[in-house]
Amino acid sequence: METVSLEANFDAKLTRNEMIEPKDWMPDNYRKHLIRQISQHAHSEIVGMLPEGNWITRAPSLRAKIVLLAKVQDEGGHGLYLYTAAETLQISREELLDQLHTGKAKYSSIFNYPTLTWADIGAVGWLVDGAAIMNQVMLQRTSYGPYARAMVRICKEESFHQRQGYEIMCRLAFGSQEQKEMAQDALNRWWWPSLMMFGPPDANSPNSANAIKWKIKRESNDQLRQRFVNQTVPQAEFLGLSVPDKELKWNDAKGGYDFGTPDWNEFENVIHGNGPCNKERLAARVEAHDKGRWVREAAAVFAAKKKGMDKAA
Ligand code: BYC
Repeated sequence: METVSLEANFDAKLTRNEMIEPKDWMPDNYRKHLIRQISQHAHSEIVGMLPEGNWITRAPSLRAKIVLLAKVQDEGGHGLYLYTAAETLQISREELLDQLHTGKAKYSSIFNYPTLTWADIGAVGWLVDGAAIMNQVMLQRTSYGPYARAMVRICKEESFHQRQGYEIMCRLAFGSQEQKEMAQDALNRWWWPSLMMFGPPDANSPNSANAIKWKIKRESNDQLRQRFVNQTVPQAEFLGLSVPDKELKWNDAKGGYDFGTPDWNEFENVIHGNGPCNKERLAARVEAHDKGRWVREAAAVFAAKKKGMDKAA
C-alpha cells in the first residue's frame, strides 16, 4: 500500500477510536512521540522508587513498612510494563535506559525533590500519586494499544497508593500538634511541585498539539491541573490543613477554583537537571543499574539455555 493510503487508514482508525497496535503502520513521528512519552513515564516510575525507598527502613510501624514496601515494588512493576510497551515500538530496553542514564531522556520533575520527613511519604502518596492518577486515567484510552493496556493495571495500583498517602496524612493531621505541623510542612513543600507534574501551561506545551491530534493525550495539561486542584483542595480542608496559595478561591462561574501560578522558572530548572536532587537521583539509578549487571547476565544465560532445552525436547 502507498504511504498516502496507509496514513489515511491510520487516521481513519483514530477517528473510529480504534487502538493502533504494534504491527499496524504508523507515522514515524507518532512512533517517536510515543517512545518519548512512554519511556519518560517508565523512567519516572523507577526513579520514583528512590525518594520513597529512602523511608522503608524508617517507617514508623511494621504495618507502615509493609505497605510502603508493597507500594515501592508496585512502582518497579509499572516501570516494567511501560518499558515493555515502549519496546514494541522498535527500540531496545538498553537504549531506553542509556537515554535515562546519560541525561538525554527526562523523568518526572517531582522526583527531584527530597523526602525529608515521614509526612513527606504521606504527601507523596496523596498529592503525587493523586496527580499521577488524574493524568493516567485518560491514558487508559490512549490510542496506542500496549500503552493503554499497561495503564489499566497501573491506575488500579495508583489508587491504592493515593489512599496509602492520604491515610498517613489523616494520622498526622489528626494527631499531636507536632504531627499536624509536620503534615502542614509537607503540604507546603509538595503542593507546587505537584501542580507542575502536569507539564507547562497549554500555551507553552510544544508536544500537546500532536498528542491531542493523535489521541495520545485526551485532555490538556491545564485541564488536568484544574481538575486536580478542584479535587484536592476539599481533601486538604478535611485534614484541617491550608493549601499554600494566597490566590486560591472558589469561582462559582467556572465551577472550580482559581489558583496561583506555579514558578515555571523553577520547573524549567528542575527538568533541565538543576533541581535539588537531580544529580543524586541519576547517580543512584546508574549505580543500581551497574550493580544489577550480573542479574541481567545470569537471566540471559538462563533464558538461552532454556530455549536450547525447549528446542531439544
Ligand atoms: N517533568 O509539551 P509538553 C509517576 C517536559 S507520575 C519532567 O507539555 P507532553 C509516579 C516534556 O517531557 C509521573 N518533564 O510535554 C507517581 C517536554 O520535554 P521533551 C509520570 C516534563 O509530553 C508516583 C517538555 O517538558 N507520568 O510516574 O505533551 C510514584 C514540554 O512539555 C514534565 C507520566 O509520565 C514534568 N512534570 O506532556 C511513582 C504520564 N512536564 O520530552 C511514579 C505520561 C513536561 O519534549 N506523560 N515535561 O524534551 C504525560 O502525560 C506527558 O508526557 C506530560 C507532559 C503531561 C508529563
